Amino acid sequence: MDPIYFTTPIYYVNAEPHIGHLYTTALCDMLKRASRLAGRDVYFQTGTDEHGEKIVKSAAKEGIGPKAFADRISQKFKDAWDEIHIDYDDFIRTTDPRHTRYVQQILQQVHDAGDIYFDEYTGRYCVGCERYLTDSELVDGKCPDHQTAPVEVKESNYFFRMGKYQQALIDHIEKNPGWIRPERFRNEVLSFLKNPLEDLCISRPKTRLEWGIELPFDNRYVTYVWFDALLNYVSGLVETSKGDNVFDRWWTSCNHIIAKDILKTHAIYWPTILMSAGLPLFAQLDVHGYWMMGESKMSKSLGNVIRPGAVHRTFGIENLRYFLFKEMKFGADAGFTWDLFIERYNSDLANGLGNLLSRNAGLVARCFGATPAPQPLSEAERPMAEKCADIAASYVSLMESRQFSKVMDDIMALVSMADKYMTREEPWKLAKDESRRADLARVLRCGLEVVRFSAILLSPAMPEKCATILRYLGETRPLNGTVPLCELTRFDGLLPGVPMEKPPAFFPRMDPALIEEAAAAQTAETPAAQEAPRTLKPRKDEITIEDFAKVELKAGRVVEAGPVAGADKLVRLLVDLGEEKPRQIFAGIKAAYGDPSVLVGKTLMVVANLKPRQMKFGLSEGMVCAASGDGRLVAVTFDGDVKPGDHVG
Ligand code: ME8
Repeated sequence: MDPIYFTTPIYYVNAEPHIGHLYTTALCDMLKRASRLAGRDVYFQTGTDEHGEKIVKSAAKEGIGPKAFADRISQKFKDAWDEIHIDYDDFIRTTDPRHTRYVQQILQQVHDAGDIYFDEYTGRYCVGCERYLTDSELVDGKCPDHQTAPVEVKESNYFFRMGKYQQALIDHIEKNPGWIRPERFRNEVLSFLKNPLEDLCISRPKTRLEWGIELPFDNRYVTYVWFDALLNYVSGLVETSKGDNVFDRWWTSCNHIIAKDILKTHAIYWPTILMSAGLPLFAQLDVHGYWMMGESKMSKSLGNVIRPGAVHRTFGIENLRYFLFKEMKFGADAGFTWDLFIERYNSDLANGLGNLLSRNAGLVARCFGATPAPQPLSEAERPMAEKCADIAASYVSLMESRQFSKVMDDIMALVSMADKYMTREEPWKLAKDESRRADLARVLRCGLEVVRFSAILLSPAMPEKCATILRYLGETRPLNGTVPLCELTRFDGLLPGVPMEKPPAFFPRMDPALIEEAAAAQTAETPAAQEAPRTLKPRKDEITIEDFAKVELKAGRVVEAGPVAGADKLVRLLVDLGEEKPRQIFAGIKAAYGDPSVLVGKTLMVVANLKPRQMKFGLSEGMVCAASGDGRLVAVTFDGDVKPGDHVG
């Protein structure tokens, strides 16, 4: 089998990792482990994308420099990957000198080849995407992913002749039908390429942005963040963090795994850059959908994120990995809810695999004290042996065609088959009949064999959990390709004579009450209010806490109230706000108060810092807050004792 190189996107360090990042990274980790299990040589690189406007803005919000900020968040990604058992080979940062050197080398090369020119440009830039958006990409004038209006930018910059490679790119996509998968994304790219491809602006003047890799041919400019970032996939091979060059060994087998948000940059910018630099194209681009919370994409900028740390402690990170791989059909979006997670966990892992293991291991421990010797299989076990053979035979190709949820479904169908077999064979009854020890041994071995088989094939998804189960079952052979997969998964490969004690609870049932516990743990870890999880769709007109703080709300006691001649909706109030003298306020609340004097003595909510307004009846020095009850405005009062001038908020 050919070697293979997997990459995740390198993530922006504008905020900490969330489940979207976790999914792509854990997926690459699973692919690495599954490839290795099948005897394939494999390399896996991930990392962080640290330049660009977004990072500068996030760092400025915290009042620190971009490098210090990037150092901190990049480390959080590393820590998170350790915590969720990611076995990457290299972690690249775009601020690494090895990366900077390589980007400058390629820029110079592309410039020397005549593919970079200087020009003036006007465009609409989305800082969230860190790219210019075309008119057709905007929805109601806003970026659909970030729900913000792009900024109009006009400046002189350097451009990459991307359009020059348009036809070569179309030819490559057409000649290689599986190059971009699933097909719908390939079609999306081809349809985008039906229109002329504009050249790509690849610089930013230092007068606007200093945080980036300096252009080697003009020190007044830094490199556009995407031109810089995409090159990580090669720069990390040309010089690994250990200092060696592994480009020739891995590059042409490169398989990029991304979500659809960055399809265009990977399917269009990246191959045209490679063509211009005279480098071979990557082997494969695999594109997955979004994890959604309600109707919104889970994202840092929208704030509706779930953090791995809190999840780990409450639900077990590998249980979550299993859920994510099982639930998302590769290429389609999937909804995330904790209820669904617990439902799937309880049905597949607690009641399914976990129960099969504990029922059989419990009886083995009690009746034999060690795994019994193999017995000739009867007709009753044959369908299970055949199912295992089928699953093992299709495993590699299902992984290769990214049908992860089918892999999980097949294994769970086997577990459920074994469960029915146990119910039919009733080993707990056999255990009471001394004359049927051999039958008992055969049935229990079969149950445990299905667990062993499942744990081997699930080990790329749940590496530590499966390793613990396999150790318990006495299966200690390495899962790194040194023992062929067909050997490991041979039916009835369970070793005899492995001492077996009452099994620990590998997959205890989960109570939905845990959801609240996880939410509390997550809130405790949330570094900033704007990153709190949210379940409601963001409103277009929402304001920040800082916006709200601009409004000075105070309690005001009405000392005088009367009608206003010539204005049938207004009342004239004198309101004590704890100041030198009461303020005069005209309020449109007459309809609800036929006799305004009923308001005297009431304490109302008043906007105290509203600019005074000269009305034809006199000066109005504030605004009374009121709710519209069936067309009549009713003044907001307080449910308890408050003094004039008390702050509201
Ligand atoms: O785009 N569902 O970085 P980024 C599924 N730095 N996957 C998700 C997700 C979601 N809701 N949210 C994020 C960048 N992801 C650039 C990449 S590569 C040269 C430069 C995952 O931090 C998914 O893999 O915005 C997506 O493509 C990636 O995070 C975007 O990460």
